[in-house]
Amino acid sequence: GGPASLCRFRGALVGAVLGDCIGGEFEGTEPEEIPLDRVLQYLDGLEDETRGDSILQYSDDTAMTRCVAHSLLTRAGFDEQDMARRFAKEYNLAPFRGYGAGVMQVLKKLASPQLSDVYQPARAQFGGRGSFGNGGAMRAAPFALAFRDRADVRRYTRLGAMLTHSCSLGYNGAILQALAVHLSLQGALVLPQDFLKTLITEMEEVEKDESARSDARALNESEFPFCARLHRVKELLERNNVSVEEVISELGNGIAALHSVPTAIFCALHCMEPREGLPEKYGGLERTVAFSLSLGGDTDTIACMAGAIAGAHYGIDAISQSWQRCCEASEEADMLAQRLHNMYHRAPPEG
Ligand code: R7I
Ligand code: MG
Ligand code: MG
Repeated sequence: GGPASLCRFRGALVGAVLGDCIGGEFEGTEPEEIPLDRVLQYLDGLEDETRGDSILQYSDDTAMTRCVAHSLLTRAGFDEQDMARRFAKEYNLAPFRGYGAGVMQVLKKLASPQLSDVYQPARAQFGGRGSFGNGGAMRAAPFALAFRDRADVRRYTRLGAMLTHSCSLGYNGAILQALAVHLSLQGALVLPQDFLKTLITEMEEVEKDESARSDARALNESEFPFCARLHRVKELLERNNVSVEEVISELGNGIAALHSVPTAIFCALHCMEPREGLPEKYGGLERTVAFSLSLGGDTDTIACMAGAIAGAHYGIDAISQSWQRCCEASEEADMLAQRLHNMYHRAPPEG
């Protein structure tokens, strides 16, 4: 499909759910424990018609993404009170979805009817600096599907992430992920180096901010931490052979946004071409999910974010029916994507 076509929107949200559900199997494992053939064997098993009706359950990544999408649609835009209420209600209904250890405190406080400032509980996290986890980034895709204007994507993704992640290394990771999906919907992945150049230019603007500078200093990160990582993505892409170990040591596979969002972007770009060790029958989206899982670590979230970026590029038709069938809520994600597509095309054009 062309830029911002319906099949790209559907691919983005369904790709994200798939990454979360399929990646959940390997979350928290060391990469040595999951050699590529074990990943491929697991993925093969999903094609098996005799595997019965067992459904792979989604985790907090999808639970919160659904809240974001429903809120943006119901309120016809960003409404922090509504979104906060939905996060709290979802957590209360299904607290077992594998939420980060810190964020659960925020979600409990957001449930209080006395709360007047919905950003306050997030600010109280981790000694007052706020969380740098990837929980804002893992749910960022719907912002790119709801808003057409890039400045709106940046602004509302930031506010949406700040409901739980008030550290700039948390919410700027969310902005980066939303911008990657935003550009991929336009077809920008076909020129990977230009795609990265645009992301770096955007993030230079975002990370100029004084709170970004002081958070980076306080956490002993280099200046412009996300830009620095994007430069590493660029260098890794230029190499012919990149090992799992190199990806992990250069970009990370962890629960911090800084150690996972650039990694997810790399996974999507690296897998645009056939790769050694990955089956020839695989399309780009399948390669992206398989490669993301082989990194170990925060596999559900890295595959979810890479799945959204790749799904926005290849579109829904590239996603295997059997993979879709075995993931909880993939049909709902598809429906939400269609409604967000309508919202996007009603929004004022980029400018
Ligand atoms: O970011 P968050 O929502 O977690 C998302 C992750 C994804 O992988 C999901 O799939 C799920 O498994 O969890 O939750 P937070 O609790 O805000 O952050 C996650 C973790 O990052 C925390 O439990 C801490 O271990 C760590 N962390 C920090 N540690 C020290 N100082 C985040 N921020 C800090 C910090 O400022
Ligand atoms: Mg999860
Ligand atoms: Mg995770």
